[in-house]
Amino acid sequence: MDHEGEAKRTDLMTITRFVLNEQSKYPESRGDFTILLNHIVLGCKYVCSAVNKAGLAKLLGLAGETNVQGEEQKKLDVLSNEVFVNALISSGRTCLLVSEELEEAVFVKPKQRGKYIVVFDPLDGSSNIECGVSIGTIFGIYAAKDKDKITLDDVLQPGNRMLAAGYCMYGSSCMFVISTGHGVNGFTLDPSLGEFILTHPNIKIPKKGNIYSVNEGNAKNWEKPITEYVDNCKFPQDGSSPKSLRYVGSMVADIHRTLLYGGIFMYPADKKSPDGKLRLLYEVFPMSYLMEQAGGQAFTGKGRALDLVPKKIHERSPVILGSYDDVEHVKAFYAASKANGA
Ligand code: FDP
Repeated sequence: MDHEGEAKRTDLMTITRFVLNEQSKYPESRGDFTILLNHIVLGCKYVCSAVNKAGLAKLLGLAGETNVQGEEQKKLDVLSNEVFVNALISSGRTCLLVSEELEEAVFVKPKQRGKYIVVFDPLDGSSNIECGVSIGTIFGIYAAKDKDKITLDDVLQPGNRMLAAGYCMYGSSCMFVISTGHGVNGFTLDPSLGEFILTHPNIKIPKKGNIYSVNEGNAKNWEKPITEYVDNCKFPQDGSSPKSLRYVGSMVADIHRTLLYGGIFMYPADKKSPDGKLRLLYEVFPMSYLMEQAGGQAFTGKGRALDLVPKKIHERSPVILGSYDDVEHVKAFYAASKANGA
């Protein structure tokens, strides 16, 4: 009998247990982060259940509103946003929230305030809802300098100041991936227990991958280094095998695959969208943070993504992220282009 395997099945590392273990390494910690995380996890379980029942509950379809970016808002987006705003405020551990779905940041009432600032996209990849493709929630957490004197500047901080970041993917299984600055860990929801169980400890992205992921429909407007890099993926100059193309068009799904299998994901700047498409605070920063924590890199075309300082809460940024060597390769095309005065 496989006693070791049996012990693992009966001694489950739930996400709460994992975070409590981490917390015990910091004697000064009062458990605030654990409480906050429990509320985020609850929000994810709620949204997971809503996504699974979407067809049944007739939640699909437009809610008749448009969001900040002028996109049609789906019912599930509205619901997910409400779920997370309520869960975060009721945790009593947050003072400022920025959601993709809300034009303005939410300043938590003084009586309910805690020290954390949370930026999040409650349901990313929403154009995929109706065809059942994986979608997800993305979040990043900062600490406020002084929760009683909170201003918008407190959230306009570079991504390298994040304390934690993660995502929950609502796919064939529901997966919660998080980093608190000490590596990346992945948890899978066991629906029978209603608990996220550690299934992917210490995720490390392969140093080099054989997949590239980009919306090639934008190729007409790409910058030269991206055109050259993608050409090289298909017709490698060094005689190696061409890379495979995979693009779901749902950031959480594309990043999850990149973390586990390696390779590169890009939403670069182009002539039509010089700032790319993805949102800095709640898409680019959290995913870049996870990528670096897993041993990969995140680059904007100009520098390290996590060093950008946002000026607006819904700002966009180009991003190229993934396996260390693959991002180095893209950087080389940018450097050569710069050297040639392009
Ligand atoms: P969506 O528009 O479906 O919400 O930023 C949102 C996002 O999806 C990302 O999840 C995804 O990576 C990207 O946009 C896809 O954009 P394109 O359709 O332009 O490729």
